[in-house]
Amino acid sequence: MKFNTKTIHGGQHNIDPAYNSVMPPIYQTTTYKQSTPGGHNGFEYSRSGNPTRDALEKSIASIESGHYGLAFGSGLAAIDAVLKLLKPGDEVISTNDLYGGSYRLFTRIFQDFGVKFHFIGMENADHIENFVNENTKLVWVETPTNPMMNIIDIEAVANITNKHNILLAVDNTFATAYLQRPLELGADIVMHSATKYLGGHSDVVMGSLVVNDKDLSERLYFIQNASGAVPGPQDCFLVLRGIKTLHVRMQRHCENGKAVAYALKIHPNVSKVYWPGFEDHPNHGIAKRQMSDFGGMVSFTTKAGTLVSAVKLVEKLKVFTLAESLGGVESLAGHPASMTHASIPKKDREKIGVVDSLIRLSVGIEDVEDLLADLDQALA
Ligand code: P1T
Repeated sequence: MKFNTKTIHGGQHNIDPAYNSVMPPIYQTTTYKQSTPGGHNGFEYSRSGNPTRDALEKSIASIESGHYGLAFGSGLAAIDAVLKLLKPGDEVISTNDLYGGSYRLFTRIFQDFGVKFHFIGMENADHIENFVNENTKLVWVETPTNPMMNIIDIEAVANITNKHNILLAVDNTFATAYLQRPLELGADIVMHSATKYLGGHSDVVMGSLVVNDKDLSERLYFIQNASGAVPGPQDCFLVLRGIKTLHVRMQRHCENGKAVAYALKIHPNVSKVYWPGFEDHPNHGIAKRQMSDFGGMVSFTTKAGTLVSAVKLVEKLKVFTLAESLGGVESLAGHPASMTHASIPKKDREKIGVVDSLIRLSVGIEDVEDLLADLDQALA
């Protein structure tokens, strides 16, 4: 099955043996009748499993070219489950530019449980080798990174993690399986904030993991059930519906993202635009190789270069909405330093480019002329 067909049909067989409904029913139930203790049809309690969630998990696994999918109550709950594979004394090597909430989970929760983190630039994958020792158990990669749009060579990182028998997890939230499939490039775990492009309509908070290895899937399933951060069936239905249009939405996100990136690049009031589709983006070659297009996320700094100029600009936008999050059909603008990345200490975030004048756009699927006009009037 090819990708666009998978978004609609992947993993979706025998979803309603009772009435043959085309969409899976929303099984709004906590529990399932047993004929005798242990005598059930595959589901016994909805934390452990629910048919609507099962349909979604199979869909997500299918589009990511993986065998096993797991859904969680949020993207962070999915990351939390991966980190729970570790023990005190274990070490993690992570990209230094990543979602502020992931950084907060690593440094404010798991560090206190004795897990050690190294936050490093991975644009040159070989750099990772300098931090590997016998305690290294996980490499955590975000690509494109949030919000600086750096690109990490997943295949090159996978060659290193395979050599040292370290798990490689890739947060695929910005790209989605439409643009890149980390498992095909050698990653062990692909993670999503399904809140974003997979759901696609800014109406659900959810996370997911997909893996190929059976033993790893069983360990993660154990954590999913034992810790219990599972999504409800209604939300699973909504994300499953979202995935069915992922490919057409992503196409438009990419087209509009490109138009916005090029318009900003020549605007006199903009100093720098971060978008991996530019030929002069430092990792453009890798992006071209591992992604099928460049996505709808664009970050930029104002020429004025001040906090005041950035704040004024985002306040003036009318079609773009000033809000946290990304990946919905509507265009959003964010100010990472005070919003999504406020939990990263100022000196650390400025080192990686998250300065006070940085603005991040999630370019939606509206008519692009309206988006360009909106940016123009705000920049003026
Ligand atoms: O919000 P949640 O569903 O828990 O997902 C967390 C998360 C994980 N990974 C990446 C790359 C993310 O961007 C996010 C959430 N990000 C935002 C809310 C944001 O505006 O960047």
